[in-house]
Amino acid sequence: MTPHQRLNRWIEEITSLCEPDAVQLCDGSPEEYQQMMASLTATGVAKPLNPEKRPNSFLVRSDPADVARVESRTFICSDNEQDAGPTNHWADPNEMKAKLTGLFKGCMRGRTMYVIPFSMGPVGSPIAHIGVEISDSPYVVASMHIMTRVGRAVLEELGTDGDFVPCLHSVGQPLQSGDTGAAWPCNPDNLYIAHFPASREIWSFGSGYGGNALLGKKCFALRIASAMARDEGWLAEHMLILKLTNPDGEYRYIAGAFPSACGKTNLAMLVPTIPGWSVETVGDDICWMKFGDDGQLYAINPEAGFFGVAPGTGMDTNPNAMQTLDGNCIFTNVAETDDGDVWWEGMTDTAPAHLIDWRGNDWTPDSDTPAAHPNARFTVSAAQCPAIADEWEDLKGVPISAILFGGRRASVVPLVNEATSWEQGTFFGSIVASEKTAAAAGAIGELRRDPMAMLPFCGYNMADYWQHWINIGQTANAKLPKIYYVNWFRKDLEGQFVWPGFGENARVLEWIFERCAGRADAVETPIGHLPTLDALNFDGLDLTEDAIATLLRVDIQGWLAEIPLIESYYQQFGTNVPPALFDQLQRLSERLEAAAVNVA
Ligand code: GTP
Ligand code: SPV
Ligand code: MN
Repeated sequence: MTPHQRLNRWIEEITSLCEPDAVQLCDGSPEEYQQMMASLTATGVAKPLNPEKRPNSFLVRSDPADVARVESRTFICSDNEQDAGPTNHWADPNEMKAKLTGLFKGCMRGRTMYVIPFSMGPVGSPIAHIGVEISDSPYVVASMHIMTRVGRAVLEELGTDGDFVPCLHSVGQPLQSGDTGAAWPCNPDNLYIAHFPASREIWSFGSGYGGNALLGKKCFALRIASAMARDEGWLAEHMLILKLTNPDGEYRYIAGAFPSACGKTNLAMLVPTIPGWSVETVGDDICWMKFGDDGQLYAINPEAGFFGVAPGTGMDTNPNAMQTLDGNCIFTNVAETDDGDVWWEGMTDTAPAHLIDWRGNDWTPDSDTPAAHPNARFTVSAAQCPAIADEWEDLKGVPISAILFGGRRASVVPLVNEATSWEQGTFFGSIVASEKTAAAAGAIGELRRDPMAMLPFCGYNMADYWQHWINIGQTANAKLPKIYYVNWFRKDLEGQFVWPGFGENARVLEWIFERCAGRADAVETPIGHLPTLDALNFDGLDLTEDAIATLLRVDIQGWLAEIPLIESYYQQFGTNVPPALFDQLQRLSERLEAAAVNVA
């Protein structure tokens, strides 16, 4: 079937396990994409949009029980439970394989089994890696076409014995003969997203949505890749990558980790409000970084498309995303307009008078429920983005000058804070906390620690991952990026965001750029380096002095209250926590105590 013996054996093994009616080796061609969309349209799950409004684009409605990543059914199957750590669900690899083998037995009856060879990263890049997804979902095939590089070039790169990560996926709903099945097949009662970091395999059963099913994304590019990166001395991160150019034409690359639905896509495509500055996009969700010979960390975006949050995306917040969505898109769980286009909350200020909502029901502005699901998503090729950087597919990657960490914090955490060292930056990353969003199933708004925005995505013990970060910082001759802790989501007493965010975030990027160039001022505070009032450009912003003070306040009491919380958070990881982080915590606590005494 292919020139690759191990791949052929795996395909044969899975064919006899899953018993599909047919097997199709995917070539990534436009014809194949149209074949998938035609089949999804025929079964009623996809609907072509009005070609005059949105050419070659489709609306897909998923099953209401299958709308987001399901962290409670995501497993790290390492030999030892300790290696999964307290923040992951662990399962014994042999028991999980046995259970899943039972579920996968005959699960593709009546369906076609698609074999999807894909590259994470530009084919041939030394930072890229290859996977092969086997799936019974045409929606997955079409989405993988957009989100990854699929097809012959990948098989050629793989040759006869190249390495690949086997990614097995089924929606878990075999068909009886003559039955056409559910429009959006899934099996939420038997959901498993299982990772085997030692053998670098993924088995996913029962969901057809997003990160549960497009296995190149979170499963491979983060959970499996983080374990590969630990073993091989590189970093696999939940980060956007942007190129920032100043009015003199100097440019720098910045990566940023924010939890799901906390602003990565928006920052990556930002349109600066400050004159002369520009931002171009390299990636919006995942970043793989390896050291170059010059000691710098070089980053690639392993993805080829955006699987972005639709609600909140509009011409006023993210015009680049809106223009990216002009055509050739898949929209999942958004609302449908009467003229055959799409709509979601935040696309326009006023909602259309009538819509069909994401569940297929009539909707008017008086309805009690949102028209689009809060985790409705667009799938679109990155190449279509008007702000895409020319070098986004450079095989060698782009050198990273600064790394941002952030989350949704209504209080305590200031707008921006520069770490004084890599170790302090790692400490900041480890204590990031954020209010939960709709990107994952479960309660929204609750504050939880989400270290480096990797809580749901780290393929091994989180504390060992922190140690890996510390180790990276000790690499000989490394020219390390500076690290920043940012927070766009500070709220005032009325519960309103204090910082306007979006394009105005360029002001913070400007300060970071100038710090990297050794030109901007900062004040040393107990929590790190904050911009002086003069160093941060507030020109033309409608912010009161009070608001600015809130954004840049070093909240000594607030931080002191965090110390015991961080301590008990660390304690659940036991002796795996790097001593360097306890040391950072201790020193932070001492500096805060001293400051509290001075203030008193
Ligand atoms: P994932 O794709 O789930 O990883 O999300 P993401 O991190 O890419 O988040 P995205 O950029 O899609 O933003 C998610 C939500 O946050 C959207 O509703 C945005 O409108 C909102 N948002 C993004 N940036 C800002 C900001 O600077 N300020 C405020 N207040 N909201 C923002
Ligand atoms: C996220 O949740 O961080 C996403 C969406 O980017 S998903 O691909 O479903 O993981
Ligand atoms: Mn994401």
